[in-house]
Amino acid sequence: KKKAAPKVQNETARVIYERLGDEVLTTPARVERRGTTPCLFGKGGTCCRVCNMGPCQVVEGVEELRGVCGASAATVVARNFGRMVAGGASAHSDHGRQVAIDFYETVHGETPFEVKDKRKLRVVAQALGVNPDQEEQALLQEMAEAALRVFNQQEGEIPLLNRAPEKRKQLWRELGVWPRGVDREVVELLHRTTIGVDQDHRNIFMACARTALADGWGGSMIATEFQDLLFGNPGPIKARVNIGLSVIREDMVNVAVHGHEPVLAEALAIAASDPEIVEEAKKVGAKGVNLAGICCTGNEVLMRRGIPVAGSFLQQEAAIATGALEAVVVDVQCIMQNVAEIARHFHTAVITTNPRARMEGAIHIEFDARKALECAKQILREAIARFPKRDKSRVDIPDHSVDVVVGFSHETILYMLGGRFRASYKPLNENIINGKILGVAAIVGCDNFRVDEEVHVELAKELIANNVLVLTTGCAATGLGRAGLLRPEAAELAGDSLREVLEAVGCPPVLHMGSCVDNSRILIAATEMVNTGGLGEDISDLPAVGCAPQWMSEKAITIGQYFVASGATVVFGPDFPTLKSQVATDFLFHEMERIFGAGWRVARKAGEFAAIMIDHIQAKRKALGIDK
Ligand code: NFS
Repeated sequence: KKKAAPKVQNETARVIYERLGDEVLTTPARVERRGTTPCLFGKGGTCCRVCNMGPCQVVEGVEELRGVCGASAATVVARNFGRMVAGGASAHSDHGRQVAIDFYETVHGETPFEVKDKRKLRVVAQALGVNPDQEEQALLQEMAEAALRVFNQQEGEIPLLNRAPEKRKQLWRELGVWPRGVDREVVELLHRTTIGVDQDHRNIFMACARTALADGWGGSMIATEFQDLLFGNPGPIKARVNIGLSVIREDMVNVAVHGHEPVLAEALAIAASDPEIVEEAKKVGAKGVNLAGICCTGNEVLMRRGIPVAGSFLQQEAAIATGALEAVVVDVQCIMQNVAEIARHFHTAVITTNPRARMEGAIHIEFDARKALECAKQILREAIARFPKRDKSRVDIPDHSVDVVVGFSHETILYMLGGRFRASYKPLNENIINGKILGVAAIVGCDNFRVDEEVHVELAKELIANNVLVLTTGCAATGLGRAGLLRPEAAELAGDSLREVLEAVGCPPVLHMGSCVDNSRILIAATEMVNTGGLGEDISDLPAVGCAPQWMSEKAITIGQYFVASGATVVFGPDFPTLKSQVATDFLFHEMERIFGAGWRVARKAGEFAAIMIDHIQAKRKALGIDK
């Protein structure tokens, strides 16, 4: 007899889990078994595990409950926060480095890829401090070397931060937080947070700002820009998100691409339409090979190719439990260990492809960009071989997929809002100044079974109803897509004046800007708004705010810290990892505000998020003298 499925707000996952019953332990079932509160001690940030005299439980204000070494709660919290920032920065940046390597190999003729986006070449060259006026091949090679230097440079300044507004650059220099090189900042932050090194929470948090800036304006920005160069700059494109019959096909070999680095998915997309592979799929009774994305790889191929996204982070198990996936192909990041467990109950192969991420129960087919198509074909053949083993009686694909319009890179916004002949942010700024658009809000980050899923959707609806234009990335974007908010028709939910602006250009009220590394696009868009004029001199003057209501990964903390250090206030979801030290939390929430002109906030319910964000936007409008 089957037990009731665990409570899941995500309707699609719920339907699938219900069928699965207690056949296999799923993530929401694990959450339910553990209770809704995470480890009470660890969650406030005061559990110190950096040496073997502990682990120590530290309680703020209780002398006997300092660490054995005397560490205070503020120090321990700052150290743990710093280690999250270093972890998150390392993930985005190791991804960025791989893209830089792929680019290097490509421009040296070693991969089957080519540089697709020539329009952007010069812009990126300039941002890297490379002279754009030179013969193309020499330019490409110099850019590849400059991109790699962003990671291994030991002294000086990461050049990409020069793209920021003048005032911000001055501030970073005065504060000494301009990062030198990504690897150096990550290593130094890990060093400073080990036993007996940096004990001043302020000093640690400033180092966190420097490391986070190395991610946002360094590693992540390299990932975004060089992926655009290699695979194309996203433009508006129609597609579908969520599990459904047009996303996971009953008559095709279904391959889910899950993880983060799009080079693998790009190769699979090319191989899937190779006549040889199509023929092989037909031989086993399928019409061909169908790709569907999960997590940020999904966002990457959605933005550039219109390949549908089957699911965000919290739907990865559900996609497999449809019983119709022949393979889940993974590379790095956000792949739950439970994926292999769920797959074991079906005919689905889990295929790992990256030497940095192996999984028990998976088949390993190493992906090498230099042999991209051979590797991709080998992977697809493994999937094709599974098709005859699909048990049709166990296939259940709830038809929940929804239309979306995506592809709002910073350049797209420029052209959509500014028009092809005078591509600029001027119309956006003007509409903010005249009050038609109240301000801009970014809803980014993960989804998380411990937080009410509706928070993203309710918040977005509330913001657009108040004439706030919403930008989105990552798994939050997939959730907003599921709710239908990435369709131009959703403009009808916007306040009258925002609606008028959106309908004139045919834009959805929520603009999907890409994966999590693509938060770097938001930094560029914000800078462009400052440079366009009329909205102050720095990012911290803009009527703009960010949030990550369902954050779960360390990467989200790094993103929050680089937004704040760049002048954009952020509101994060509950269980913030510093809350057990008032002293440390005050630094992030208030002192950073004085230093960087932006700070952290926390909220739980959609209404709380909306109130904080709209108040913030209104306060900025008032300071600019454009409130009415
Ligand atoms: Ni971002 Fe993307 Fe999703 Fe969160 Fe994970 S996939 S890099 S970390 S869960 S948004």
